[in-house]
Amino acid sequence: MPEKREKFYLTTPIYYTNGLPHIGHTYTTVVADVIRRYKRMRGYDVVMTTGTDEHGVNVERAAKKAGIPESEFVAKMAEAWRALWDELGIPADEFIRTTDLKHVRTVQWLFKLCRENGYVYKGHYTGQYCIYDNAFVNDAKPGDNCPDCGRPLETVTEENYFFKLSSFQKSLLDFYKKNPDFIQPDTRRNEIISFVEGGLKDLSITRTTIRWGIPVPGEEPHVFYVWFDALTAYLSAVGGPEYEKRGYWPADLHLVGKDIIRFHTVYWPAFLMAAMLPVPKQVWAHGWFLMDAAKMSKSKGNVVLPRPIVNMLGMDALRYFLLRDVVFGQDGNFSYDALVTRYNSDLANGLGNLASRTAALIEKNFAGKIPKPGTLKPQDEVLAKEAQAAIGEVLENFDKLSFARALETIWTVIAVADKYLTSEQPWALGNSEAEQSRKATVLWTTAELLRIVSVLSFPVLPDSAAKVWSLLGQSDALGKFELDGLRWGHLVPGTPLGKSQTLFPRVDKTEAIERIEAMANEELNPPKAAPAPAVSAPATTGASAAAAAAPAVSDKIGIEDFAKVEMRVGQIKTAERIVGADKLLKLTVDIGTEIRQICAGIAQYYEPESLIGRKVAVVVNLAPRKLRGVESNGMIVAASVGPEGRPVLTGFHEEVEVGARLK
Ligand code: ME8
Repeated sequence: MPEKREKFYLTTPIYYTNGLPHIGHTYTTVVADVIRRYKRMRGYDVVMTTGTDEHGVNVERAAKKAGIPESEFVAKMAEAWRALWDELGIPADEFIRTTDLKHVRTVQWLFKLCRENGYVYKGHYTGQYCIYDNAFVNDAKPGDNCPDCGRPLETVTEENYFFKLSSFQKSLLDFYKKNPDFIQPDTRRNEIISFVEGGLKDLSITRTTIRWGIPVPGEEPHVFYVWFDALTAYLSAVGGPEYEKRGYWPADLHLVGKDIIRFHTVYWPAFLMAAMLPVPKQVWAHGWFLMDAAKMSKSKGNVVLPRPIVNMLGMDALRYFLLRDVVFGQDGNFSYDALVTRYNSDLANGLGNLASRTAALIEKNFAGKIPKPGTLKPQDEVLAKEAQAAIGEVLENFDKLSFARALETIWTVIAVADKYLTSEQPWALGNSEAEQSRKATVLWTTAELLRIVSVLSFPVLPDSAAKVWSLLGQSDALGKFELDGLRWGHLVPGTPLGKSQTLFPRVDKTEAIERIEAMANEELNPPKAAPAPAVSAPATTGASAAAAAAPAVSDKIGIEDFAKVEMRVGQIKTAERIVGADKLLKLTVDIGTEIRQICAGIAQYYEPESLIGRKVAVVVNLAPRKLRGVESNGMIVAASVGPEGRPVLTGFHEEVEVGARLK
């Protein structure tokens, strides 16, 4: 236990406000929350910051599209982000917005320090600029696409203030050498070192082509480059110029995705060094969650949203999956199948089952009170040893941010306890004194193991671990438990069990996936004839909250809105069922100019064979999306009939040409 509550400051990235969180953002924020809970249980005084990155040309454009001022647009989006983190139970201790006045002042102050120390000069810059990533792309030629996001670059010439990044090559390399843990994991560290060894060019840190940004005092129309602005948010959140008063700076840990590691490990420490401010202790760049081997993006139609998963399986299940299935630092593929499989095997059949079995046996045999163990047999001692050893191993892995390993260790212990119960068979023992005593020993041992498991799994499964904890009759707040004091053997006999609660009800995989996907579709394509959401092209997430954040629109739409929907006569060429999806048919449809694959939720009402040759109305300009892993490129129009919403396909009573447009 650190003396006098040592401080620990960690951050997630400050996310862009032109989209809403998908599973990738949720991942970083969940990891931050796990570390926060863990560090608190190790006695630290922890502050975790997240927030919203609200300036730049993307926001300018998105607000224009939504027809509202930028300030209103970002206020709504920031609120939507904050609300979602609250809803998911992962609110920040400090939520910083880059439009907050305290942040604006901090950015201006940092610039002043860099300038006073001789690291800022005025110059001109012409380059290829990616408006989506807010970055000039060095070495790109006009007409090139952005190497990161693949979208077209724009040629931009500006009068800029430059930051003398080139002066920091040596200081940075020395710093990396002296602080080998600064960049994690090691592969990323090597990557950055060779990048810096390759030479650093000065960096333009102001813009005159953008209006929506923090003004450079006395130098209007210069506004700050978004990365100079956004990175500084970490410092603004904990006091800005008065950071010493609060005592959380330098940050102990910046958690980021690998996409933004260079900004955090090259630019950010250089800005701070130039201003003679302390540099953060560590930047940890995790990998990406991929969907079908590609980074998620709304335009590709492959984003995974957190809310539908949480509604179906609970937040703990999502947290567990995110941390258990992928080695922290590496890329991982997201699949609903893997998610639900893990849920059923590890949570419902694993922890949930062990807890409910143990509680039910104690209830039945010991009137709901933790029994007093009798003489121990070797197998009881083996179990105790395993649990005790697991404590050290799990803490060590949490310290290294090896979450998957930590969880693996906890679940190995759960499996050992399961086996132990099965072989000891306390339910088969009779009522003689010896058998009662044996029963008591076995059940105390299992309950004690559950107590240890609930403490160790709390950072990852805060709700469920707390349920197990109170089931075992423990009344103190589990989040305040001091991990350094966790030892085998402290479960007090005689403690009455708490109320039994279902932890993880088993789910039918196919049904669960269908429900999650249906909720996600609804969130991504809200049913109202409304908001071509306020979110612009690079948005990478679900739009329902974005829609909520959009300005109120009239229920009536103009003809130009209707004209946006391109509907054509299509002819169904093939139709087949999709394995594992009761409601969906996979169709190929001739739309005149091409044959499209389209999934339709009509399998319960139409036999596939009956559809071949049928002419239907098709929305052909809908963004492609995946349904049960099958790409659907368009939508078949159907009436929704009766309370159950039975689909009835549109038809034509006269001869129509395939491909004819519906107007
Ligand atoms: O880059 N897998 O914001 P952003 C894992 N505003 N993590 C992912 C992910 C995925 N598929 N997609 C996103 C910005 N992330 C800047 C940051 S910080 C001073 C400014 C996570 O909204 C990951 O943490 O694009 C990534 O670095 C971050 O979201 C990017 O968020």
